[in-house]
Amino acid sequence: MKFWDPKIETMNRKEMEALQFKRLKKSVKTVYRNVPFYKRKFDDAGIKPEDIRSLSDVSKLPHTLRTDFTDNYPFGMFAVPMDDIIRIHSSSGTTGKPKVVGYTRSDIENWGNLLARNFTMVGLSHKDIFQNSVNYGLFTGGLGIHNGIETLGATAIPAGTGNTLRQLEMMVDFGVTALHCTPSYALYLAETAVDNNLVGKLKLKTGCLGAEPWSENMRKTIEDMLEIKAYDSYGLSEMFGPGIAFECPCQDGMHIWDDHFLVEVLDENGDQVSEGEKGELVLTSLTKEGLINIRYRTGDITRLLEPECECGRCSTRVSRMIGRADDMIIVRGINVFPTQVQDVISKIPEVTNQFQIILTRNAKNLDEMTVQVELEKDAFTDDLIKLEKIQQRVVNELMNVLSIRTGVDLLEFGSIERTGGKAKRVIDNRAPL
Ligand code: ADP
Ligand code: K
Ligand code: ZN
Repeated sequence: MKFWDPKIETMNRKEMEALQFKRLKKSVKTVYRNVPFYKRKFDDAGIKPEDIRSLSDVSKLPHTLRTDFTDNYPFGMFAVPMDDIIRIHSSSGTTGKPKVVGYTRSDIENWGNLLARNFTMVGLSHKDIFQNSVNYGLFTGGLGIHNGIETLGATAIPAGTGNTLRQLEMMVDFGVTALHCTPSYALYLAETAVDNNLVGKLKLKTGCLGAEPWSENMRKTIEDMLEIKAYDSYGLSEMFGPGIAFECPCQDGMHIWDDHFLVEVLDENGDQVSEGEKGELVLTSLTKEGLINIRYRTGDITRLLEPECECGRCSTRVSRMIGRADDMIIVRGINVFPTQVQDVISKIPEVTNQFQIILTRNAKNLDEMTVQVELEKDAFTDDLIKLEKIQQRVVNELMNVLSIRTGVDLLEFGSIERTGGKAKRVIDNRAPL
């Protein structure tokens, strides 16, 4: 089967835009009625749902930001009563509180179908044995992708992360044909497979890789080492999770499904860019119920591509993500904001507010993050046990907030350069993937 949903996937522009307009009006009406945050925002902008008279009127609506989630923590952005929410996921916000997202039963079904559509697009079917090697927790990549695999009817293996040799043995023993994980973990799996002479024993043919930026070179390396095809999968929790934009067999840009999302790619002035130009991806959800996003600024920079694709599908298409509009960094697929580190250390009296984040890649090609902090003058001591205690406290509190283990270097007071302008908080020494 080539298409999961042939009618939608090949629908002509005019019909699709009519469908989008109908759904846009409904979403706008619903948030205005059900979400005080949106009502306030629309009122401030002097706009009423009735003012949306055509699809292009979307540009009259105010944007929604990441910080709106943290400001309305935990459930303030939800558009239905909690009774109708059947699942919660969350992901790191800018400071302190995480972003919390909620799904109705229909959201979970739509998300599953969206993923099944993407998986079908890259040639997968109910015959595949599909290993999901990402963290199954509050992150959307675990249960989210799992639901997509089951919707497709393939066999889901919820492998999680870690124990790489064991994962490879399982792939050999179970005859795994498809894999979902981060590109950097795929590279590590590939290296471990090569080192252990397992590549010839694998039945793997398809990798769906995402949650962090990667490159064409990285794709080539992974494809050559594992003898597979690897496809870029983009997503964000606010819009369901993974599977929002997905590569097709042409491996030349990602499809974003217009029946679920209204896509804008905006330049610095907030105007839609022309084809081939880059800008920030801004998404409005058209089918979501639990959490409706109006003109959500993803912070991800991409290029708008022409909608016609050789694979025969009609949809908005964008290039792979080429950067971020803000200072978010991604460490092992997990989003980290320097402001989160700032927040943590500002609450620890023995260290100053100065810090620097050093990113490197270890021998396994996995990201390592070290936070350099400074001891306050009066906290200086040559008592190593005391110093170790302070260091451990910074490690633990960072772990609590960021959900990743970081190294911590305690430096002498004054070691971190004070600049007049914007401090350089992140030093990224990771070789490009
Ligand atoms: P997840 O944990 O599922 O990746 P998050 O909401 O935590 O979801 O992270 C979303 C962010 O991750 C995106 O805004 C983007 O910056 C980054 N991201 C996800 N997939 C990709 C991808 N394929 N390429 C580049 N960046 C990606
Ligand atoms: K991510
Ligand atoms: Zn295509």
